[in-house]
Amino acid sequence: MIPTPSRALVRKLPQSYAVLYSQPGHRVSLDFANQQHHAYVEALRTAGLEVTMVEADNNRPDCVFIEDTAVVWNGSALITRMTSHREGEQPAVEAALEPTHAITRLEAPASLEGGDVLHVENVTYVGLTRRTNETGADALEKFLAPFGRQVVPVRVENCLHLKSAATYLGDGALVLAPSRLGFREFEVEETIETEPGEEYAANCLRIGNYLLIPTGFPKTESKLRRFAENKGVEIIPLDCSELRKGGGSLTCLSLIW
Ligand code: CIR
Repeated sequence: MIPTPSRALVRKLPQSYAVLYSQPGHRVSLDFANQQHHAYVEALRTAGLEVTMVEADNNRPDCVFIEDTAVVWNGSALITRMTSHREGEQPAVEAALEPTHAITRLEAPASLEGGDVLHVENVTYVGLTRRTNETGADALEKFLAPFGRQVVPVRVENCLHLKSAATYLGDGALVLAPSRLGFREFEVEETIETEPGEEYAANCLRIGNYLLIPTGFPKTESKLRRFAENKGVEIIPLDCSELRKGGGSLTCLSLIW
């Protein structure tokens, strides 16, 4: 079972984020990104979480995507080893987790990013991607073994992380982007598929009785709303446009426990 979370760690956006991801005709507005981030934090609070904010690091443009830096479970935290341009984001996160978590650090040659870690009831699926290798998956298995969790590796080729292709909606349901993932053997009762062109909507975040979903994907949103109505879950739609420009989505913006 996945325990209902009560706390979240998020990280502010540095100015360098907008500089890195702005291109001609594709500008990232830092103000707008901050507004979207603020709305996200408010949604976490609405869902009942106590939110702690880590300061931004202007030398680490992607630091807002805090999910990738650690895996947290039941009072323990595994600090990850990420792709080279993300390395260095971890120490500030580790310091913020340290008061409440027993810290383990992933060791070379293992690599693992939190975006590849998908908890579904008693099973944790781990994406084998350009960011997460088999040694990283083995280390995750060892980290979660004391909690009785089974770890199942999943090969992911068409997107950045496993959770760019599938996330758990709770109540036995998964949302999945078929064009991004060949693997279908998830132990779930129901799979909701994103509609063609709406693959980004495969990244949703369930917290207690709330489901955070990205706006702009109307056909998939209808399916998610049907699911939510059936389960008595409240949908919180969030505009993620500026965070998407940096390759991020809803789950990447927090560590939750
Ligand atoms: C990266 O390349 O690492 C960032 N630009 C995007 C990370 C997104 N993280 C996530 O989906 N968990």
